[in-house]
Amino acid sequence: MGRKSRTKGALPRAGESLQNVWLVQPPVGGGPSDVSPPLGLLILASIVREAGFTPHLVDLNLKSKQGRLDAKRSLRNQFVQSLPKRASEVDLIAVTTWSYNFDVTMEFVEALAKKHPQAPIVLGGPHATFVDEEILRRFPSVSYVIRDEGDASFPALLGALRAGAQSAALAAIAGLTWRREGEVVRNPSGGVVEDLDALPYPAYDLIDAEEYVRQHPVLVVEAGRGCPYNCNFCSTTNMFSRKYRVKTPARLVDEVEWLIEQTGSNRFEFLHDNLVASKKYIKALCAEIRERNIDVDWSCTSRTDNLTEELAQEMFLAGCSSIFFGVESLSADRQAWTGKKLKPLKIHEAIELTRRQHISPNLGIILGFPEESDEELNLTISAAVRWTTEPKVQAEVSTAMLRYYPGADLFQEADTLRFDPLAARDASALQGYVIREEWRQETRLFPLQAIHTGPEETQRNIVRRDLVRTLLKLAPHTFRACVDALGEAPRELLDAWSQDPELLAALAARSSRLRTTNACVGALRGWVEARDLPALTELIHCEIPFCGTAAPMIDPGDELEHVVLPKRFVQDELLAWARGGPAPSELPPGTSILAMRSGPEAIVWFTDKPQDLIDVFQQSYRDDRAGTLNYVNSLRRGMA
Ligand code: B12
Ligand code: SF4
Repeated sequence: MGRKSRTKGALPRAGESLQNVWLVQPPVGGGPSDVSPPLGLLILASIVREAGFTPHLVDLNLKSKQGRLDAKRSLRNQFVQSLPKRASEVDLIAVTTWSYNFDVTMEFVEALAKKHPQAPIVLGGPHATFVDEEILRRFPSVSYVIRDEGDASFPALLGALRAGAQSAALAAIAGLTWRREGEVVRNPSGGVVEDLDALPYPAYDLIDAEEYVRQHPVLVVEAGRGCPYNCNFCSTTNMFSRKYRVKTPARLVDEVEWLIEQTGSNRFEFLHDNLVASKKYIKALCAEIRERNIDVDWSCTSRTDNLTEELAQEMFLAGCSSIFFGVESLSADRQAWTGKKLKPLKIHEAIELTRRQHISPNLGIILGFPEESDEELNLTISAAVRWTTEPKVQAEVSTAMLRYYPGADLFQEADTLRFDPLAARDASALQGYVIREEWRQETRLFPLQAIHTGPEETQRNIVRRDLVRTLLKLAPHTFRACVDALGEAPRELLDAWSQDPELLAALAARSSRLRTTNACVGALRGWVEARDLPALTELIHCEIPFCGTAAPMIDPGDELEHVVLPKRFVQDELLAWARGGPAPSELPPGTSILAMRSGPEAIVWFTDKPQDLIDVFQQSYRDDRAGTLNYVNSLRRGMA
């Protein structure tokens, strides 16, 4: 087929030569570790290979996390160069879509549609599934949308295209949205994959697993799909249905063993939005892992009201090292509003029992609920600060803003979304990328570049989110001292820190994550210095050794550094004070603080022989870099 531009009704048709199928994962934003093998595409790759096609995978997310995608240079060129130049090698382009990055995704699609007009472009995934008709009406560059799970419909589409794209064949494909004589047609949805055991293993041979492990040391394996609950901010139940489906333990563990063999890595996230919803299944899975006696370290997701102590114990014994709980809010009213309906008391219990069973609790909270009162916000933030610092919990807390995703019940209010430059930059999957002018008002298509709150509220929520996210990671004990020892209300603290001019400038520029991080730390430091409290100053220096003397952060990396500072207080007493206990007493002279850093992390000891400790660590670092870094990071959390 010759080169010509796409217009409505003049779509590329691959025909019987259709062979090379390019599966593309666009960048998803977030931090350097927000990357994992794109599992949905790897499963589709295996399926299309079995159907007689040749799959290829392009992971632009990995590329961007490796710093090999730069929004300041021509994105169009970089996207085009990620696929072969020759038309004969590109027969079809299949792109996964998320809402966050749909603007960057469409930049890719528009660039490739121009470069390879002969190749149909197919979109699927959790964004296109719910705005399929809008996409086809707005973008002639997109040929087809496959809604819901693509495991059966995608190979069916490829088969139909190879056979000449007859209307009757296309009309028979469940979940396909397409154009018939220029009109957008939405075929009825098909069912979900009932027997997940029947899915092939993901095509890990198409990726370099080591590169992923280097970037983030945990690989993913799909345990199942579908969640029986239906929270109003989550699209999972509309995408994968409310039917809890899992691979049988034998099939899942076979796949895990196969992956260990293929990749050499034994750290996995068992992907399922709510794996612990079935206790019976978890017990059977743990029994299978223990029976086979395999050395595997895994994590999964649970609701706090699904986990029991007995179950957590079994999970620990079977190698479970961390569980993610979407806690969202500590207010019973917000829980009711979201439809999640977790009971605050149970949340505390589940988190504590998880740690008691030697499993790390990983928690998610949401900021920016409509009509959330100050007390409700204070409850959630105080709890997050305590969970992060309390020795019997030591949780990792991640903080997100409430957003309206297509497919979530909240999206029924999509007409309240308005384009907002700050929200758009906040969602941007590539630093420095700005959504095209002509797409800004298309708020259903680009809902994460818009928002339901007015500009002031949006700015306030973003700054609060940045502060909570950064300070829980870098200075949680200092944060806690402000709340407990000094008795300040979290909301008032956040609002006071939010006034910091450098933080506002960083928000306006949104130039780099590092600058925002530094500005958040700077805002806390300014506040601490104004208090002129020696114990508080000491605490912030324990957590961020360079605070106030040099740029408080270095780029995330793996360098191990040290700094020796004069010290004043006994660490245990200092931390007890942070939690609202009596004021700390001073140490005898001559003792030093030794702070070790690995990337942005820092840990601190009190010692009168700092050089000895430095020597031990330098040696350990030379012998086992990764082990030492892990150890340093775990010690930092265990400062208490
Ligand atoms: C792993 C994961 C991640 C990983 C990265 C994954 C990667 N590819 O590198 C990380 C940790 C980086 C991540 C981050 C985030 N994630 Co996430 N993540 C997931 C998760 C748990 C699993 C994805 C997966 O592999 N699923 C299993 C496979 C089998 O499903 P699938 O990929 O959807 O593919 C199937 C179908 O969608 C379809 N399909 C998919 N693509 C295509 C393409 C074509 C052409 C076709 C035909 C079919 C098709 O067929 C596949 C097989 O059936 C999903 C939840 C989920 N259950 O899917 C959320 C999910 C994708 N994440 C989500 C979100 C919101 C986020 C964050 C924004 C969270 C946050 N608040 O910070 C961040 C984004 C980064 C940032 N901060 O900006 C949302 C996206 C919603 C949306 N509409 O965009 C999801 C759906 C969770 C949810 N229900 O809310 N995430
Ligand atoms: S938030 Fe969790 S529990 Fe609620 S519907 Fe989504 S996956 Fe299920």
